[in-house]
Amino acid sequence: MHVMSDKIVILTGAGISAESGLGTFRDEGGLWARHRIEDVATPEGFARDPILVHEFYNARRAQAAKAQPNAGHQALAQLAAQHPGEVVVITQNVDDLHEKAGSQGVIHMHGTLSGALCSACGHRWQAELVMQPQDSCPHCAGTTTRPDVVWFGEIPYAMQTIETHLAEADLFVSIGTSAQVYPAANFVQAAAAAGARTLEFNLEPSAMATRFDDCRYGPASKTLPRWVA
Ligand code: BV8
Repeated sequence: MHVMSDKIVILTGAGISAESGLGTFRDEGGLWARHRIEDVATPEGFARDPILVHEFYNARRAQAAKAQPNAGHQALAQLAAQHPGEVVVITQNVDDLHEKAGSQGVIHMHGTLSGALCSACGHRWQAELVMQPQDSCPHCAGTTTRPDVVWFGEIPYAMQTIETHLAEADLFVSIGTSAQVYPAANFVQAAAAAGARTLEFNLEPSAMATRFDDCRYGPASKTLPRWVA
C-alpha cells in the first residue's frame, strides 16, 4: 500500500525510538523488565515513592536529551513535508525525537519527559533535566511536582482531538507499538470503522496485527524510508 495524498494519521510507540538507543517497554530487557509498572508509572507508585519515580524519569530524560532521531523519525518528517497539512503524528512516546527530526504538531498522548506538572494547581512548565520531590511549583510554590506524563489509570491527553483525526483518516499507520496499552491499542479499530485503510509497521506482529489491512515487519529505520521514498 503506497502513500497516497489523503489524510494520514500515524500512531507511534517505543519501537520507533529503539534504534535511537531509547529502551522500549516490553521487549527483552525493556524498561518494565527493570521496574514494575505499578511502582513507577502509576499515581499510587509516585505517592508511595516519589524519589524512585523521579529517578526513573530523570534517567530517561538524560538518555532522551542525548538521543538522536533515526531514519524512521526522519522518514515521517519527510512524509509530512511531501503532504503538507495531511499528516498527523500521534505518539505514545514521551521523548522528543519526532520534533528533533522536524515533525511538527506532534500529539504526545502520554505526555513528555520535558514537561513538569504541579499536582496541586495543575500548572505546567519546562522540567529541569533532574527533577526532585522537593522542587516547588513556580506558580503556587507547592511541592507536589511530578513529571508531566500520563500514568496508568490517568486520562491520556488530547483524546477529543485524536478521536476527530481517527474519524477523518483515509490512512491509519501504526509504528513500533505492541498494542498492549489502551486506548491507543484501539485506534486501529476506530480508524477502520471510519473507513480508513490501515497499515502496521513493527518488528513483529503486534497484539492488533490481524486488524490491519497491511503489515510491514522489520526495523522502522529501514521499513519507513522504503515506504516514504
Ligand atoms: C486510560 C507513561 C481511561 C509515560 C504510559 C485491562 C484491560 C484493558 C485496559 C486496561 C485494563 N486495565 C487497565 C487498563 C487501562 C490501561 C491499560 O491499557 N493497561 C494495559 C497494561 C492493559 N490504560 C490506561 O490506564 C490509560 N488510561 O485508559 O484512561 C480513559 C481512556 C480513554 C479516554 C478517557 C479515559 C493510560 C495509559 C498510559 C500509560 N503510560 N507511559 C512513560 O513512562 O513513558 S504507557 C507506555 O506504554 C508508554 O507510553 C509506551 O509508549 C506505551 C505502549 O508501549 P509501546 O510503545 O507499545 O512499547 P512496547 O515496548 O510495548 O512495544 C514496542 C514495540 O516496538 C514492540 O512491539 C516491538 O516489536 C517494536 N519494536 C522494537 N524495536 C523496533 C520495533 N518496531 C520497529 N522498529 C524497531 N527497531
